[in-house]
Amino acid sequence: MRHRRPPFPLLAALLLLGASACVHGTLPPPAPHGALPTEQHLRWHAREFYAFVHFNMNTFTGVEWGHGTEDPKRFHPTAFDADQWCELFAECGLTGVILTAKHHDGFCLWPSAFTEHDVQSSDWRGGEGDVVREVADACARHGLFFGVYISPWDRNNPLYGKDDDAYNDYFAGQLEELLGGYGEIAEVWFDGANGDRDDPAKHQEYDWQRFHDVVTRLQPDAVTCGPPYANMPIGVRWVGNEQGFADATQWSTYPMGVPERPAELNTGVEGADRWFPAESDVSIRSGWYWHPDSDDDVKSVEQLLDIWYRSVGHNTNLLLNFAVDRRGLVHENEAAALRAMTDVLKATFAHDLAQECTVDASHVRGDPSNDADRRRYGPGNVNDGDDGTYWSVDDEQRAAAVSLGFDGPTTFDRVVLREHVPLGQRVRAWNLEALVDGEWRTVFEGTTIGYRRVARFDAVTADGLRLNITDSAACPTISTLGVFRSPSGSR
Ligand code: FUL
Repeated sequence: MRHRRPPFPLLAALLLLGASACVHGTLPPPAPHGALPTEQHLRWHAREFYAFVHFNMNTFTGVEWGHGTEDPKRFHPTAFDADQWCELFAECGLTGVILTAKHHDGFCLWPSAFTEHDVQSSDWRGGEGDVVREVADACARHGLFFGVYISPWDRNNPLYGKDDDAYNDYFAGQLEELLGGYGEIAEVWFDGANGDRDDPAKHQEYDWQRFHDVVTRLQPDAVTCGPPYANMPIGVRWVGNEQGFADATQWSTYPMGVPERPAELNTGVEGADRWFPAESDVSIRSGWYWHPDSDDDVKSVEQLLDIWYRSVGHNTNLLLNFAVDRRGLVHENEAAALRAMTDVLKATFAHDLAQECTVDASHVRGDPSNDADRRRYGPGNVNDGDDGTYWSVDDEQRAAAVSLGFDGPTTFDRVVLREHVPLGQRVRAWNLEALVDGEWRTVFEGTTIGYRRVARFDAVTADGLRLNITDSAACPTISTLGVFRSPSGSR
């Protein structure tokens, strides 16, 4: 039998909606708090851990900062293979590659119409080669995002510091070549370094607004990494050191238009007027570039894991550098260290013990006895494997607790927390308690959470785990409480 349609389907639907809102109405979501991430930022946060590749003229001259006077013919990789890099990175779970397309010496890894200080003037691939193209294509083949590092400081170009406008034209032109010719570029890394900063004869005024406009016109989904005074609203910030460590108190907000202050870069600034989260960069070996004597200087698994926990685990992304060698390959020692590190991470985070737990909360936003409120804001959202849902409480509530119950004594030593950052970063203080032999014992104390906070502590065997939020700038919104156990012996 066919059902008869109601005569005015739209009206009927509206009436029904109105009725259910009265009977089952839920409180609206918490109002956004403070500066918020853009869509570009949210995609960037999810990239978590990716590769930096320093490979350029310095690889062949053996220095960290070239002078721009190098003969282009010195660039001569003997076995260049971007698939070797990308296959390794993809296998290890890295999400992308940011390549030094132009470093301070001004040598361009792509054939640039604006200079002869580039790959065209080398003998590599008979002067027909394009490293940027080969890496971009390899990234696409291996499902990795592609980003470019481009140094505004250029020691080769004679206009630099002599004619501000003409150099800015030159730089904007090169940026257009890179961002317009190689498909999607997810991140543009503007290095703020300038060894000639104190030399008035070499002072260049950059046109940051113009560079920003080139990025948003040609790559509207990209983020930029650059100094805070560049004022780019789609920006992420350098973490203030080159060791890959971010402070455990980690705000993703930071004021516009201020100078670069390393201490604040390392922590962010609570309540500041823009979303400007930190990216932690560090090299897997002693230098950024390959040097003949540094193959044994590769970081240990313990060091690399510590860096991961103090960067990714502290609400920043990790940009781990590989010093591709004169062959044009990731060196065997770097590859082995990366594999060893990521094997431990994969083993640690393969299984979220929270997903089999019962869950309860001290408070729930709205009316906890109302099914709709419980579904929308209830504690079940912290262990449902969906980062889009969250547990929250009433607006005036600044402290609250959510607890997990295990099916029996369970051993764990890592906890992953996430706030629902599309509504802003809020939490200022929290702790974790484990239920051991019927007693709650504190196992960890923290400050901020943000997009992702990973707590590591000595293994504990417990029947339950409780997250106490003890201070928050606005009612907390927690999307994830994950519980994990690392392979024995790893820190
Ligand atoms: C710095 C540069 O001077 C280094 O050579 C390297 O590229 C590093 C990532 O950024 O500012």
